[in-house]
Amino acid sequence: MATRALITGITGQDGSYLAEYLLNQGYEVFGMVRRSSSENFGRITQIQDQVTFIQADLLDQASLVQAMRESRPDEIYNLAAQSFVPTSWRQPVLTGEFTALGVTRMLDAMRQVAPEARFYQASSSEMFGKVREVPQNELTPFHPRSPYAVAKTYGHHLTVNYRESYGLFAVSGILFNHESPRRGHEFVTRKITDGVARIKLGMAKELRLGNIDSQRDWGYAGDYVRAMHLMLQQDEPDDFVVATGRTHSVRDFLEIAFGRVGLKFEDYVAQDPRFMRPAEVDQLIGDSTKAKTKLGWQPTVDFEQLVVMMVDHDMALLGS
Ligand code: NDP
Ligand code: GDR
Repeated sequence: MATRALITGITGQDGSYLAEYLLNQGYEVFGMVRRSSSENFGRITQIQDQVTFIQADLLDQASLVQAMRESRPDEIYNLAAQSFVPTSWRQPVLTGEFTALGVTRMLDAMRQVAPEARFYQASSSEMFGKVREVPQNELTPFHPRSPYAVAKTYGHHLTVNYRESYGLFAVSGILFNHESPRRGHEFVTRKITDGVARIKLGMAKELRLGNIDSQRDWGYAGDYVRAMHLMLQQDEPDDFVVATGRTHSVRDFLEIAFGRVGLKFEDYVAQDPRFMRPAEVDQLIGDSTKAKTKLGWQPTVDFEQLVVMMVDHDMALLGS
């Protein structure tokens, strides 16, 4: 019988790649979706017919219990969240409800309905925030710098706590930034590659950004969902950092992205205070030695390949 996976956040960037990956591995995939007045399946149209959708919401405990009853999952991937850092200052309470308490609701539903299942929590490098050491590994203390990061830190600790309290197979993947042509348009990488394509194609004249000196350890989402799956195949539940081990500034990203279409970013990029954050995370760089040695995980796409992949995608998308 096929292994059954329940994915929350299946309509998001990571959910779409993970669903494709698990279907290719022969899984039966159940996707949790929340009700909306217009369908939001843009990233999963290609696999829509192979997934069983269940309507539920992280805010509604009864719906989560019912989703687990219906899917009877062997593996649960909790990817749903309010995931955009700036929105977390505008909607701190809602972010806490989705991104922090949503984890409690999921874990408690699992404890009641599917205690034998394996649970993956989407933790984040944002928990390291104002970093205490460089590079960051599984033992680095947290110093979150946004309501989003604080909420993720709660979800992280709760996952560990449910593992220790109830013996659940519950793990956290501390994933550093990962991007793709399916990245939401408000995140800086996609905003840049979409902007580059618009400028090159004569549809825009400039690109307005916030702090272009911040540095991130950027990888490819398609690589990172493999690590999520591997974490649930281990004998013992454990937490892992997943990162490339290299850091680049937003400025580096701009240089390669504009360079790809023969332009210089200095001629088009303007700084706009609207995109500056009340508290910034200046530099992140992850040490994923543990994932490499214990999971046998390696990234396959480097920074330059990632930027080029995203620019070429947006040029084709907007140019067609
Ligand atoms: P996205 O923002 O692309 O996707 C978020 C998903 O969560 C969407 O499917 C969204 O559904 C769903 N969702 C939001 N609120 C609710 C709710 N109340 N009930 C049910 N579903 C909800 O995120 P990513 O795919 O980029 O990230 C996946 C997870 O990994 C997130 O938890 C994120 O915080 C975390 N993460 C991401 C990293 C990255 O670099 N991408 C790095 C580290 C962690 P809808 O389509 O209806 O809006
Ligand atoms: P991040 O991603 O906050 O790291 O969270 P984002 O792409 O939003 O920002 C990265 C860096 O770029 C700077 N920046 C801008 N960011 C945005 N969005 N828009 C701009 O115009 C802009 N100009 C400069 C930011 O200040 C920041 O330093 C992502 C999300 O996917 C989280 O859910 C996830 O947990 C972390 O990555 C790891």
